Amino acid sequence: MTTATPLQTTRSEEIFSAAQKLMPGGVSSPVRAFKSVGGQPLVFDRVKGAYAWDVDNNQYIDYIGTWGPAICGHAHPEVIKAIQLAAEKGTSFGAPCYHENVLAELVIDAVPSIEMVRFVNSGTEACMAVLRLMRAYTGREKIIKFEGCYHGHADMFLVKAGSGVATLGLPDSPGVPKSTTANTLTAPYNDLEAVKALFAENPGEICGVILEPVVGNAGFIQPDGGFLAGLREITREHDALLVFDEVMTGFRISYGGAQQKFGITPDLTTLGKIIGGGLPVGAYGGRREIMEMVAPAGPMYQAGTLSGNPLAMTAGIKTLEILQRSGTYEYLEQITHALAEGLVAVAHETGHEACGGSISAMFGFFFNPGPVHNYDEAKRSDLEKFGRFHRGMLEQGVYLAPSQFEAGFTSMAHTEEDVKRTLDAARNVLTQLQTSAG
Ligand code: KE4
Repeated sequence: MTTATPLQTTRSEEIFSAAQKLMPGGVSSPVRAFKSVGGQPLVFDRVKGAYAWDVDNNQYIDYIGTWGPAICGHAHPEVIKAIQLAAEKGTSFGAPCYHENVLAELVIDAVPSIEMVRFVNSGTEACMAVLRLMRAYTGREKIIKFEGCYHGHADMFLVKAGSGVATLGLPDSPGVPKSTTANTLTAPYNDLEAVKALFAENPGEICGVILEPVVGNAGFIQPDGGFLAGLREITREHDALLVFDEVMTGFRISYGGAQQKFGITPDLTTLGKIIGGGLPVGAYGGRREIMEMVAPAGPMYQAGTLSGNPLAMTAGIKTLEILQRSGTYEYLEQITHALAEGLVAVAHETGHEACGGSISAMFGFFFNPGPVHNYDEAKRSDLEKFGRFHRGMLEQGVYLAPSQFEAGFTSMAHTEEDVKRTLDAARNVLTQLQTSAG
């Protein structure tokens, strides 16, 4: 067992200290602030492949991958080259461009539910727009979401939300009018009976159900067998829409997303992250008859200055082209399974309660005897231990999501050697945690 030398993070501390005077919490997104794991966040200088370097030149094996987009590996040379060439023709047109057609065709060809698609600039925007479309198409206002699922920071979704909301332990957010969330109904994930009850209690009022088909924002939680099919049946029975928020799972769980992996086709889908190849892109799409309600084809309004800009479209196109290459998802499945199973095994070997798993290039683990089927069970994990584990892994050169309520992400750039180094680091840290616990 090698004890790591404490990280030298002088420059990170200087920059972050100044950042806290300039930006709330010193960050542009709350989960980056390391609030739930303690210690100072690291300020990144550069990323490449499976690795990140902070401004003190410490190198890390990166299992966040900018929260999902970097599935081909950070700064993939073909993506960078494509962006460079596109940039010479301008960064944004504010007019139609051919790249939108190309990325739209790639998305439509890949995702079973999508016959027509609209590009926006983030997953939040995609989820906001898809909710408006659900309501416009059905004429109903109530929506069902699941505890611990996160669909971006729009008001109507900030009810028992996951990700940073869960990480910071926020009951819900101030500034969200009760009138806005009055129409947001919630149920425990994997609980079909609870969903049936909500439909029975709100006959004819529910426009649809939105969920993460594999949860990544309450930690990694997989759908129980029959859950997704059950939701498909219940929504059909009540003439309500089924919406898969695949911002995180899209092109990660498989090239066609969780809906292709599990063989359940929703009515609408949201996307983000990977389809932008690291530049800001979101999208929503689905059945043509529904999508043709979106302005200017139809009356439902949604717009965006930078939507469909040629640079972001180019990064997305090249990323999806790379993902289409043979062997991609077999490799991602194999490397991620080895990592997730290894982490749980090492935790057990060193005397810690833990459970976890993976699907394709998405994984997670809990300091929890498990199994974890929903957010309430996830919250029973040892959050304090997770924080100490996270810090210890940083000192061993491994960069994990700074929250028990996040998933981890691998890429085509992660190697078996990276996984071995990660498991060795975990063994060192978990042994130390056990020793220090006495
Ligand atoms: P963005 O607005 O952050 O692009 O997407 C919102 C969103 C919507 N739906 C799902 C399933 C998501 O996972 C997300 C965003 N994911 C978080 C990570 N858990 C983004 C990281 C952050 O908030 O900084």
